[in-house]
Amino acid sequence: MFCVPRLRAFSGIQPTSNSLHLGNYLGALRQWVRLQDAYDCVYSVVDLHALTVAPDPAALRERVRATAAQFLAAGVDPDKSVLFVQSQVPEHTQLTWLLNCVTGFGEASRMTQFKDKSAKVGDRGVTVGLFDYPVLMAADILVYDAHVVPVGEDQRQHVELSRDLAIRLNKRFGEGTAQVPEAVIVKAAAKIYDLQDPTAKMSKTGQAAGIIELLDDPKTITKRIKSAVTDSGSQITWDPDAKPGVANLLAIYSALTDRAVSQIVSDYQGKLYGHLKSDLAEIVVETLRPFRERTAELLSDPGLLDGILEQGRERARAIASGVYGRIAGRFGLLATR
Ligand code: ATP
Ligand code: LTN
Repeated sequence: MFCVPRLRAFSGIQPTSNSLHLGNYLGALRQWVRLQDAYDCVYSVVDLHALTVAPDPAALRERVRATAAQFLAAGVDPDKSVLFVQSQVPEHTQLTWLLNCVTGFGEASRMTQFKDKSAKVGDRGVTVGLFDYPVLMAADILVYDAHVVPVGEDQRQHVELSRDLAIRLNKRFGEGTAQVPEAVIVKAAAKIYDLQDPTAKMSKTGQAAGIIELLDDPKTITKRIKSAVTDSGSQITWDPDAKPGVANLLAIYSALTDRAVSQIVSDYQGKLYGHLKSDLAEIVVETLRPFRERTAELLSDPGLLDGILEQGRERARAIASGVYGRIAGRFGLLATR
């Protein structure tokens, strides 16, 4: 009997806050869970990326565990997928150096997230780490020979850079040096917007009132949705340009109920924004209730979580050391073993 090897998926989320938000969940995490049955999945808490915002060490330590617990609570299954912490697999940083040496300075300077983030911190706060962030991300992906990378829309350019680097390695050192990855971006939930500023993406660094954190209590969630900015007029229609606030609420509603936006719009004919908001608040609260409970359970059993991360580290390392050895060899580096 033939056994066709499964394609591999890789993705990561930074441990930059105590709780992930609805954008992380709908844009990324939910896709991760869905891919588990069809792909060999490798998912990581990318703590090295989080160092670019100079976190407090004690807070970082907590957040690494809290982020891993949330992956599990969302449905990442450690029996199916590899779940590990990026810094525990040294091949990520080793491959980063090799990729640094084939990445153009101008190419890295064109990354829009780097430009946005460096504009926010100002010249004096910009580190080499922030500049190199997309190259580390490319190493994350290439060191697992990943075929697909489930992410939100904001990461498209970074995955594109990983593709370009893989193609470049194959040209320079021969086909088979690197697997060329592809982004998997689910259009409907690719970009969830801030509830207070529906032209900006919902982000961990945004104002609290514009974000729904996955671990928020029901009262906070309800308050945030009820005070979401809506647009002038009162008709519930799908018009992302003229009514971005309402469109964002409809997109969240549709993603959480798996119902088409057109169906939701027709159900709300003749109803007011307030109706939509209170129904959506209930949907979000009920979706997140079991998630919050499961996360708390996992965090109360450190032994279980540590065991899962240790097993993940070993499995990740087994893949990454082989791939790194192959690529390093093509560069002409001597084998380490
Ligand atoms: P920040 O909020 O500081 O920009 P982030 O939340 O974008 O950080 P990560 O935590 O590393 O950064 O993002 C994890 C995943 O969540 C990525 O795949 C990203 O594309 C996705 N994501 C983040 N925000 C959104 C959003 N508003 N809508 C859809 N997907 C999102
Ligand atoms: N830069 C990503 C997080 C990230 C990632 C990765 C995503 C780091 N390494 C590899 C996919 C694959 C972000 O969302 N901010």
